[in-house]
Formats: sequence, C-alpha cells, structure tokens
Amino acid sequence: MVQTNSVNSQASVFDLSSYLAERQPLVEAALDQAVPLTYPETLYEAMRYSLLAGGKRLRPILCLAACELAGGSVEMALPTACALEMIHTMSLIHDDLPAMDNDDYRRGRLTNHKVYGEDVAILAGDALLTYAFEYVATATQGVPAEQVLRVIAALGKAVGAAGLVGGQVVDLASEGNPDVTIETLTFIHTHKTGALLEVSVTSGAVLAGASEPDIERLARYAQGIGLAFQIVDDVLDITSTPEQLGKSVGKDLQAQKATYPSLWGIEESKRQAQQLVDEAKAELQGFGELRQPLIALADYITARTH
Ligand code: GRG
Repeated sequence: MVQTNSVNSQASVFDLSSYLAERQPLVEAALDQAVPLTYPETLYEAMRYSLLAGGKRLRPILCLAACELAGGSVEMALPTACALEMIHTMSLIHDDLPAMDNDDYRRGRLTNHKVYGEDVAILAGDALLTYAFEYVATATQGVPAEQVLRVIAALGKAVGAAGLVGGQVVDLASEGNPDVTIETLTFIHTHKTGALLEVSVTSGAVLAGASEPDIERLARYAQGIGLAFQIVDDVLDITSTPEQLGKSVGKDLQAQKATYPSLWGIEESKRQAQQLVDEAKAELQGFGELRQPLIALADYITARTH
C-alpha cells in the first residue's frame, strides 16, 4: 500500500495518506465484486490471486481523480478504473512468465505461474485482459455511449502494439544490447509503462465529458508522471531491497538492460524524474482545488520507496 506524508502544495495542505486510505479500499471492493469466484474455479482463482494481491492501485486512483477533476463522479469511472487494474495485473502476470522476465515474486507473493502453472497463468492474463473491455462496455453507467466507446478505443490503443505490447517487444529485443540509446529507452518506457498511465488519466476525463484542451493538458501531465515513474522504478531496482519492493531487485543489471541510471547515473536520473514531475504539475494550473490529488500523486512518484 502507498505510504506518504501530507503534501504541502500551493494553496492548501492535501493529505495524500488519508486520500489513499479512502480510495484504495474502494478500488479493492470494486475489483473483488467485478471478478467473483465462479466455474471454472481454477481460472477465476488465478485471476483473483493476482488481481487482489494488493498493488498500489495507482492507475484506478488516477482515473477516478481525473474524472472528478473534470466534473464527473466516482461512479461514472469505477468500471474503467477496475478495467485499468485488470489490464495492469495481466501485464504483470505475463511479464513474470519464464518466456519474459522469469520472476518468482510479485506484490510480495509467488508469481501467478509459480502457483497455477504457466498454462493457467497465460490464460488468467488473457481472461483479465478481455474481461476488462467487456466490463467497461457493460458496467459503465451514466455516461453517453460515445464517451464509453472512446474510452474503449483508447484502452485498446494503449495496450496493444502501439502501447504496452510494442514497448515490451522493444524491451525484450534490447536485452543484453550495450548500445541502446536514450531514444530507444524512452520509446520502451513511454509505451510499456507510460501508455497505460496516460490512458488512466485521460479516460477519467473523457468519461466526465472534459473539453479537448483539458484532455490534452491531462495527457501531458500523465506523460510526464509516466516517464518519471519508470525512471524512479529503474532507480529503485538498484537502491531497494526485495522486501521493500515485494519482488526481486537488481534484475535490470543481471539482464544487462539499459536503464536511465545506467545511462545517466542515479543522481541525474532522480533530477530528471523531479523535473518531469514539476512540468507535469505545471500542466494542472488553472484546474482549481480538485487538482490536489493529481498534484500529490505526482509528488508521490518521486518520493516513493516501493
Ligand atoms: C498488455 C496484452 C498485453 C500483454 C502484456 C508483458 C507485457 C505485455 C508488458 C509489460 C508491461 C509491464 C510489466 C510494464 C511495467 C509497468 C510497471 C512499472 C509496473 C509496476 O507498477 P506498480 O509499481 O505496481 O504500479 P503495483 O504492484 O503497485 O500495481
């Protein structure tokens, strides 16, 4: 779970810890309800095992906050928020498979394939991915159909070859290559990590019926925090313990992966992450008090230790 101190930003003090203490259980309960245990139980157990393993729930929380910022309600965005976490979780299950990162631990517990076998882990990921789209289409209420359709299309783009999958393929192809450029590394991260964070924010705004300029501003905010998030992730892979991260550490070095710290060093990587977060927050000027959660979440990205 995310642990933070109060974030003192511009006009008022916003308590991110209390905000998350309210939002995380809300998301947990919605996810639990969205994927009930039913026949075939092994499949649903495997889906729920990873989905309900207690991640930070950053993507759903960003989606809900962006929806509220743009004048919408939590109810309008909750199915999309759940779908984002289903997609994120399936990407982690597949990323951990022996054919990809071959990891034994995730979110502080054994990886899905270690418990259920590779066959069921692949299928649990597939089931979460497809259900995410079904869930947005069938469970979203109080939102005009064309806005729901736009969200579904944006999710598809963010997840497929133009997003996560494309980023992962370039990442895998770059392993062991000492000549990976900063451009390639940035492609990997903006696609593998940034695309889903961006659609988390913009989908919330689209559901609320935000104007195009506001959606664009929020997209730029999300691109900044997305890249900063990955830079910090690379730094944490070097500076943290497995206990802090709930997964193996030092994997990037072992796999001879180019990372921001390997290209820039740790201090410069931290500085770049902070600059991206500052620029992201500047995009929110003019949004009023409801921008406080997004500002605090941006600050959390550079301050996090896990
Ligand atoms: C999406 C169809 C499809 C296939 C998957 C494996 C793959 C293609 C993509 C890899 C995507 C990946 C694992 C990106 C890394 C994202 C990342 C930084 C994860 C850590 O996110 P946190 O810190 O984790 O938000 P928690 O556990 O808190 O949710």
